[in-house]
Amino acid sequence: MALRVDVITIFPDYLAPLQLSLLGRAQREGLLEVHVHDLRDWTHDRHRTVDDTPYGGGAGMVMRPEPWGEALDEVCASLPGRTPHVVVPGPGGDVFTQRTAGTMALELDWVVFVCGRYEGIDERVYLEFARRYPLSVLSLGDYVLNGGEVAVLAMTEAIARLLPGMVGNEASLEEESHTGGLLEYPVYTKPASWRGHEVPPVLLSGHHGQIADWRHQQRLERTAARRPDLMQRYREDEDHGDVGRS
Ligand code: 6GU
Repeated sequence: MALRVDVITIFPDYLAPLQLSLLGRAQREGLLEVHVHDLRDWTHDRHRTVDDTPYGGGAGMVMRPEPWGEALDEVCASLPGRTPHVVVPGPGGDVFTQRTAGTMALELDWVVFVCGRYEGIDERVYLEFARRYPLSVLSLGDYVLNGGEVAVLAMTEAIARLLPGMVGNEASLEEESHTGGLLEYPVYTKPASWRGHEVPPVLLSGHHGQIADWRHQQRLERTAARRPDLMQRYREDEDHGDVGRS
């Protein structure tokens, strides 16, 4: 069954890149089905209002609960017999990692993304829909975006490329960054010498065992230098699903 993704947003055009490249191909091949909805379609006033001032005062505007309630009622009931996982992207959520992407690709068949803007969505929307559906708040990392749309692009791409039947290159998925808990080794192609920079000779040697060892060493050095947090976890995990070595 194709992964179904619904996105509810006040900026449907922001999600146009979901039709491009790998994600576009996944949809044409029937592995992925994306439906983008304009939240304002569930407003009833002339100005299609989705926000209002916060109770208790303070800066900015808050998204009103009624349009979200009606939108989620309708979208989440649109596939009879199926239950969506509701995902609200936000900087206050659990961090979305490669593991999250893999679990979602493997276990979910329907994700409804809720894109907040302004200072956020009225808290009662979370309470109402967490009572009715599995619901996660997920963050890309420790920085603030203006809304959930860019996060939906990132998460959907990360999930979709892990769908069974995707990419067409299982080996490159296996070996890449954040599999096995280490960063990628550096890669080179022709020419062997470029502007005085040489390709490491071992890669030209034809010794596959030495090449694998060199690449593994590069991964260890890079991870230690750039991501001590990953390195520590790698060292603690004795059963690191170590790739790049036989
Ligand atoms: Cl998921 N949303 C927003 N608005 N900001 C973020 C984020 C998500 N992840 C990091 N910053």
